[in-house]
Amino acid sequence: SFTEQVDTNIITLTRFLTEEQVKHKEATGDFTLLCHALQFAFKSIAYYIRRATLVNLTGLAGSANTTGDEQKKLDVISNELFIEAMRSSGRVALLVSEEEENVIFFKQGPHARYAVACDPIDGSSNLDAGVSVGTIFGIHKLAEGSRGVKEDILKPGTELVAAGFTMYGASAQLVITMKGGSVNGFTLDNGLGEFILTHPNMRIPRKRAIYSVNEGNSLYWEDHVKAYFESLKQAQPDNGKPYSARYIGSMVADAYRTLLYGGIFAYPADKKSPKGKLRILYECAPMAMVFENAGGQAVDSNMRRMLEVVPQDIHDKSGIFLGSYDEVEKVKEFYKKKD
Ligand code: AHM
Ligand code: MG
Repeated sequence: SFTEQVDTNIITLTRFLTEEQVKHKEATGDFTLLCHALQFAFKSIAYYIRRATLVNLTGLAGSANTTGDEQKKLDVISNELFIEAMRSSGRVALLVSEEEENVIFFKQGPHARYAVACDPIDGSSNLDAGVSVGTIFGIHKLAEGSRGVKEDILKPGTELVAAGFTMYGASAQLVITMKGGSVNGFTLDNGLGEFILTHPNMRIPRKRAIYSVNEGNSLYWEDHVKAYFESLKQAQPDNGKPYSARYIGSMVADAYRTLLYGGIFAYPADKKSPKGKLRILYECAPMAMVFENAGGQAVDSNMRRMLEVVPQDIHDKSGIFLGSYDEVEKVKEFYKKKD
């Protein structure tokens, strides 16, 4: 019958957050409200990305359309949507965005106990071609007694209370994890306008012969980095086959695939970018938290645990290797050989 075909016991993100809040007796509901604001930002960004070509949102900001109106590029709109969502939640004291040079401090309310870091649209070079992009976020709690200062966000990933990302692909996929918790994946149902729990307790496969790196940078790589990736292209001892290469050029999309299928994603530091390309606060640390909580690993170019790296500045960069547990172990082996 019809009622048998329809799943009526759906776990929406809203329900999930409410149930999480009940589990934590000390919870005030502030974090839950912050997550509701986050989810609204993701839905809005997903909506504008879907409509981008139709409403002239592709291309550069600052260009004028035929009527002379200023057009806003998607990453400008997404940044503004994100900032407004965080501000209006009343739960956020300060925000770091890839698109903003300085920390944004919001007018203080008594419930603003969180500091948020975000990359509103990561992988924006892919936007106009309709390739997947994403939003990455990390949430810190203000230090006891703090009214919200820069130091509340210049913290290592080990102190994140929650982190995750939303990928805007064929559908919008939200992946979120909380301190010491599991990783859960939600799919935006456009009809319902709700994120539905479709990937509970995500675990990354222990190993997988897929590597994801911008190989065009190999000219600048250190010898041990070259040697490592070269080794993946050789016949492997277990099956005589080389690894497959997959590189989208959107960290969120490359990381999401790696999370689901296993493998390794890397953006190593190199001679051209000695500090790497990806940013610690809103790219490397949140992803590292997701991967560790899913059973994988994430390290920087010195093989330090990514989550323990402390940024000196809000836009600091780092080299990164993240993925399946065994694949990251393999990288570490190559670095040992280097000395
Ligand atoms: P962005 O924040 O300016 O979009 O840059 C970050 C992106 C990542 O999504 C992606 O992993 C990387 O840059 C790709 O860089 P490259 O084009 O050098 O391979
Ligand atoms: Mg980015």
